[in-house]
Amino acid sequence: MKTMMTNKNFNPDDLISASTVLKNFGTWKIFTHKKADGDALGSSTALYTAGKNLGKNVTWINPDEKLPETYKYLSGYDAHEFCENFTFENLDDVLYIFLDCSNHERGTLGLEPEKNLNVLNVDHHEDNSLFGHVNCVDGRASSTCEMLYRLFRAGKFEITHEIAVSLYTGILTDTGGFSFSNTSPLTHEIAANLMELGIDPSEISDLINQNKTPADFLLWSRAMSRVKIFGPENIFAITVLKKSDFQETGADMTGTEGLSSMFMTIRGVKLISTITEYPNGEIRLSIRSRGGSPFGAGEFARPLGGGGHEMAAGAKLDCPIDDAMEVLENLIMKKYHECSNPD
Ligand SMILES: [Mn+2]
Repeated sequence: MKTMMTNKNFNPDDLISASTVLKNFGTWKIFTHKKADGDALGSSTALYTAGKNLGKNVTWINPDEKLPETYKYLSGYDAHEFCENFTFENLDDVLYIFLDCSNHERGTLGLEPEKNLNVLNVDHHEDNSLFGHVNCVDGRASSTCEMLYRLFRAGKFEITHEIAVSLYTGILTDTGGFSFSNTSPLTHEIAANLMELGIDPSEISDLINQNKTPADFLLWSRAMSRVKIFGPENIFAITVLKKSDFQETGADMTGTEGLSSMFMTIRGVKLISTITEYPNGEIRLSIRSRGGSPFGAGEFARPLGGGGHEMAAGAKLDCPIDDAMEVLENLIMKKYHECSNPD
């Protein structure tokens, strides 16, 4: 069963409400999710730069101490401040802005939505819990950067070259280079408009895609050597990376960026999952799916306590790392049988 990518709550007026609230506040505090990707970093740096240009007092708070170096070309990249647990206060002129977060617990912790603080939530995850006092969430948008572009246009904010680079980065990465099914005519239209603002697509593509460190490559080769392809017509693929793989190759946790998408290039594979053992022993799944999969990535992740959208999701696994491949294979096959025999 295919999950429809819709968000019944989205109304184009939400773009106006969001841009108005941004204009009305003098202090912006920007937050994004853990393990920031191109869209999280693109949207954070775009909004950070836009705020600076408007003379706002802007800070960007990040739950990870280290960001993927690939994106250091983004203007404002070095401005991020590390904080895992933030003290949110009800201050008149302070707007808390969450970008690319399907819920308020995806990144820096501490927000209590029931306290009714000034929170703007800009996102494109269909399972977004709409935790803000202003929500600007369209589950059909390719990326949070696409949402921000529309918001900037609605509010007549200037899109400088630097902001355009950030926005294009998020759109490019969240659509897998305009190849995922979340790519719409509007996505291409926005990309074209960003090109008119001076974006060089081949330059940005090279910065992102031709930027693997040798350590990352050794890490990827381990993941590739362990891949297991299974299921009806071999539509599923899984692999695992252990703590020791990071230690022995010298790669850090940011080295897995792009790995899951790479596994989607295996012919006939419709759903993949990478198991990663974190330094604290936590075992996390990164899941990707495409059209033709009997179930979406988000649909698989949610019963495991995870979240995400149809094509990309994450969840945790509670088992010894040495059993993780077998446990995951069984979970996927169980879900497959449930979908093919709904009774
Ligand atoms: Mn995103």
